[in-house]
Amino acid sequence: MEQERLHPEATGDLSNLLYDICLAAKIIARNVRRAGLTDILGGTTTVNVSGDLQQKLDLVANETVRNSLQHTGRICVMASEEDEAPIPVPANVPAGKYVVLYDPLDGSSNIDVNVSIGTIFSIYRRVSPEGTPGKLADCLQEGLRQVVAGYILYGSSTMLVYTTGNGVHGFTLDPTIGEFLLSHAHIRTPEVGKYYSVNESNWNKWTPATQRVVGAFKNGDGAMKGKTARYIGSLVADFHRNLISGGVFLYPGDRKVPQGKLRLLYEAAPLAFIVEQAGGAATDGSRRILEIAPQELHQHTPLVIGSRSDVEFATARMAAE
Ligand code: AHM
Ligand code: MG
Repeated sequence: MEQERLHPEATGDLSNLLYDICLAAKIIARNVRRAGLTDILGGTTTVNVSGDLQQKLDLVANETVRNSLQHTGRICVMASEEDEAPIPVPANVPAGKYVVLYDPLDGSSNIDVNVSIGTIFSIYRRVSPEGTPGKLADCLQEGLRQVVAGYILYGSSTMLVYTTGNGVHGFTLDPTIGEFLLSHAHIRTPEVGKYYSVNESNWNKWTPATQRVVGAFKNGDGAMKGKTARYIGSLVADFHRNLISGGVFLYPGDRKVPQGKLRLLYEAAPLAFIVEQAGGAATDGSRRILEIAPQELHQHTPLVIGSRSDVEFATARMAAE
């Protein structure tokens, strides 16, 4: 509402789109909270386009987001990490002016073991003519063109964190009234982090440059003190901890998979918009994540994200290679 007041010409579509996403988040949170009690735990036998085994709750979350958005008339097309192609709006629904990209349930290997997971979303204005069906080109925009990016963390509490380009704000779900309440206004991330977060079991697959960067975070290097390791294996949870407490998260490419595991449009770009708005930085080792022009919907990218001085350190060391 505060953002809307700054733009008297606004139609309210964007605020309503955020409400639609909040509704999906509450439904997913309800399912996550009851996951051990209902028959929705465990894997399916299907794999998504990146080859990951899909979890039942992945599919439930995917449908929940889609169903919450597709009939609203506010969007022209969507894309999900779990669906191969862009998702059109139903034929009987007018095409709106926004595009939503989302990872419905990130960190899904952690669902069955009661560890924090999250939903990530990203909103763009369409580039195709209004009134026509949305297209792939509407989804393939560089991160700098995002109008909103956010995530919902299903942790010890459920939190929504988002930016519209005017700082980062966090809201905590009060389950007794079913509403997200502003709990973390104007989040700023520390300039230097105390944590480094990376799956170090991949060490032997990394390039020497990546090994040196991670080694420096672990052991210290010149003026930079060594950091403590924290790695959950749920991007939203790892990112959120580092955002609040300061830290750097890395998912580098390796010799076999140079583009790494994470996806540019559903994971890297939205978190990059958030971290920059909180004073941090995000690169793929050489390029600012927000300036990468996507070529494909499910494009992967290496990711170094978090406290500004740590990300700059990693980028400089990788460039020196
Ligand atoms: P997902 O979208 O299939 O859940 O995969 C992404 C997850 C991230 O949450 C996390 O950062 C990463 O995969 C962990 O990967 P790894 O198990 O290789 O460390
Ligand atoms: Mg994911």
